[in-house]
Amino acid sequence: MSGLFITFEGPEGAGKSTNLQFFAAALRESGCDPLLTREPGGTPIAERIREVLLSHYDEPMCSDAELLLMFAARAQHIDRLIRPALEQGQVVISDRFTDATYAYQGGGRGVAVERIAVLEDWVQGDLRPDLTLVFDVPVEIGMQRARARSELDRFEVEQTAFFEAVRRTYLDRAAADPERYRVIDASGSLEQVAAAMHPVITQVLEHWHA
Ligand code: Z5A
Repeated sequence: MSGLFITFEGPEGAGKSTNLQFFAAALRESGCDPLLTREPGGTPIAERIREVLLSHYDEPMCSDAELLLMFAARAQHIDRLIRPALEQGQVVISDRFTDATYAYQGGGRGVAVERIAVLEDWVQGDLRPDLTLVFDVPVEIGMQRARARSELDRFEVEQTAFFEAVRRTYLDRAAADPERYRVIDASGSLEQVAAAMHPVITQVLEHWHA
């Protein structure tokens, strides 16, 4: 594959979606037009699976069903959107990808990492993000932002301990592979977060123009 696969990650309310738009605008100003997408979702079928995943039910969703639905959506997303775009040499930026599965289903729900890794290899083959930005924010700040924004989905109603585990998983994964991950302090103002992304934007553009 000749494109570049970038993912945006972080606990809820970290500002991924807001900063993804800013990041993409900065790339466009320099002539690089990235394909923006998200998980779960990104294609019509995967977006239907997203609705199933985020809705509230009287019946609790078991963690295996949640995990498999995440990867069902991902399989469709990769097959229909991500792989074809990368093969055409595009820069693809996804708002969440498999790191979110390790963080939420692994860290949050307690699903064994080995089980996630099996699905990752099966569904993705050798596809891994080239670059992952982890927007890090203390749980309380993230929860306040998310709660001020809109109605809470099935994940956002979880308790503080769940989100602490999610945050810790992201930071542990980033520490284990500094080549791929860039941790961005997302606790400051939007201007401060944008400034923290600048070196990464420069790096992506250098790669793009090379
Ligand atoms: N999930 C999973 O469990 N497993 C998986 O494998 C995958 C996903 C792929 C849907 O994700 C859920 O799916 C997600 C994890 C789970 N659930 N949770 N929690 P999503 O990405 O579609 O939705 P989200 O993760 O809930 O979005 P978010 O985290 O709440 O938002 P965000 O993208 O990080 O932040 P935002 O929308 O850009 O900003 C939130 C608000 O804060 C907004 O009003 C901003 O204006 C404000 N904001 C942002 N940054 C700042 C700063 N710096 N200062 C002040 N205010 C700010």
